[in-house]
Amino acid sequence: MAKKRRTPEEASIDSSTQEMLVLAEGLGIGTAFTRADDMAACPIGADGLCCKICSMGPCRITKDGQTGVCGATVDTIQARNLVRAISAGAAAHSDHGRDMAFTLKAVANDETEGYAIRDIAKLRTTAAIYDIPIEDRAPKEIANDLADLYIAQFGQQKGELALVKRATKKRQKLWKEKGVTPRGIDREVVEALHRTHIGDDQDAEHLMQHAIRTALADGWGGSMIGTDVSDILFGTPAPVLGQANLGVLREDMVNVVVHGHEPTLSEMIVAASQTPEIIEYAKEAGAQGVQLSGICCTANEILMRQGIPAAGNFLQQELAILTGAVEAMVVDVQCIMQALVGLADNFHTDIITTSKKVKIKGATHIEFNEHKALTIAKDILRHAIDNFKNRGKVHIPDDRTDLVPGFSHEYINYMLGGSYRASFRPLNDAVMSGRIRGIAAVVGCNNPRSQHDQLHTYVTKELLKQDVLVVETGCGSIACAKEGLLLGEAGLDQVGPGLREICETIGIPPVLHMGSCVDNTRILTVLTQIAQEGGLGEDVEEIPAVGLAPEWMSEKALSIGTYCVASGAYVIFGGSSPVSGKPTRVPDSDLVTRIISEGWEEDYGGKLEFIPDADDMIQATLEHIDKKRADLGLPEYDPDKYGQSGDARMTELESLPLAERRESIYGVAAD
Ligand code: NFS
Repeated sequence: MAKKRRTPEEASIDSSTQEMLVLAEGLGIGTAFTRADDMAACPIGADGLCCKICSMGPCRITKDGQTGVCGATVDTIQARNLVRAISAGAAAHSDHGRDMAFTLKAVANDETEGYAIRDIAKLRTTAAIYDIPIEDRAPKEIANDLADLYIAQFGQQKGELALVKRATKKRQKLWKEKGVTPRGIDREVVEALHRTHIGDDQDAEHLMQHAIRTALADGWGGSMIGTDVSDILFGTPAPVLGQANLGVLREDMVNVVVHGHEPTLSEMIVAASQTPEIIEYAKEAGAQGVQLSGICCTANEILMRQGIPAAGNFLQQELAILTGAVEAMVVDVQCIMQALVGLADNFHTDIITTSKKVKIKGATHIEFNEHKALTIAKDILRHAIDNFKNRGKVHIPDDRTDLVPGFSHEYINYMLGGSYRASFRPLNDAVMSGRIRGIAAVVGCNNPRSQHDQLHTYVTKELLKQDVLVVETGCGSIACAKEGLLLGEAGLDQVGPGLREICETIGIPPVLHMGSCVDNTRILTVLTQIAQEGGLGEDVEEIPAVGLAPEWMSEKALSIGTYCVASGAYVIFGGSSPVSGKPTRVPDSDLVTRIISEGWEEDYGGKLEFIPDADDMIQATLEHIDKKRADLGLPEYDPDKYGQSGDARMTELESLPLAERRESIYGVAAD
């Protein structure tokens, strides 16, 4: 019997998504939502109890005490599966970082077309961290040295990754003591694959220790390189005005949707779309011009730098095509559903793959290469424009919301004190006083197994009411953008009184969009700088902060969660745990769960937990924040203490007799 399908309202909280799901149903076209309904997840695999590592199996551990054919225990099998997933995530992020480093090298040597070093200040500050000489040197000379240093991190065999020196001293020492400081990015990923081969590492604790090392090679390696180089080449983000949701597609324009992760191509497409020759070419085809928009993290990259609108997050990639208004969906790497090609066959949309690493059967392949970047970007756009005449019936939901993205750690530092005294001091003070109860990073994917966008937005809204400042990246940030939470106005009417004072004073939204998933390293930097600023402990683990990935689905998310834990953060994932084991079936299968929670907390001060229920997630977050506040000796969070900022407070004070006024201000009675 076919499984029951969810209604559009059950599948997503986003009205434009609901509208497109109704349309899809009418057309008899399936999407990830219906496929998830039709496909029951394998419960054995979901719990990490299936081993497919060699061909003596696959072995499925369903009974207490059972082992694989080789004798591998449930703990070994779960740990191996998790290590492999984390290393695949680390590999994906890091290979993106590698490509960025090679692009920087090529730009430094004048081998590219269309690129420039846009942020010389960031180039200089970044190079200086590694003692690369910067005085009296041309930007390209510095960039060449930085690119060499970054490229070398991938193949480095011994010693420590250069980037770990950006962590707190205490953290660096801890990693060294625990033997988890990454040696080289590729080395850790390869070793993870080696150790999880049949007949290798078979001690769950030892395996998970290497998961930490591999994930650190991502967070304090490949991903951090990706963020640094993107900023240097395309500019460090600062707030801009953008829009999000499917309504950014335009009926009167050629719609090109860029989807994937690397900004190298999408930035060139942005540049090419604004050239007179392309605008003219589009007009000749009968369109007003080219409307560029993004999906997934490519969207975040160009949204936060150029204000290019986001058509949606992960689960909206198919829906963009269903509008019938997309001439080309240009994809590079990661999070691209194979279903796009079959879906596009129902419309005129062309799916264009561009990466050397990614082809999808049935898609048009126009390979990108940075040496002819602008030429290729223009070719892709002409290809899309030529397709405009084939457009049939169009259905674009009238749904788009403004947002202000672009809160890089550099900008957060600047916004708190201006160029005169940029500093994290005001943020630390706000947390210490209790105006801000704590900080939450709500990040990560969509997953059709849960109601689209619901967990992201619900958790975020509830935490804001509790005076928790929220930072976001990835598809979660697009979810909240669509709900209007990334606007200054949300800081006035959707937040607790203390946080409202902060948002009002600085003029920021209560949810700060910090970029793509690779940019989760910006969160590591912010937390490190908060620790270094003083008053909130010496290291990340002491800060009242929590990371959440409520709708996660990718291996990259597991790598991010693990490097955040290794950096000292409490990380909560929604959905189901890939190492849960069901106690009724395999009662002793919670060792890996204990290692990544209690075990890692003891060793690294951070822990990874899987909490499916949204209210439980919120409660765990607030409890953790309050515990960290108490450990630091900070005043207990009091929702009634703040909230009457500025003139209203002054007027009220002036109406009081002097003694009461004094008591109200200083909290002590008059003598
Ligand atoms: Ni992150 Fe970006 Fe989205 Fe998840 Fe995929 S796009 S790198 S993995 S789905 S947040």
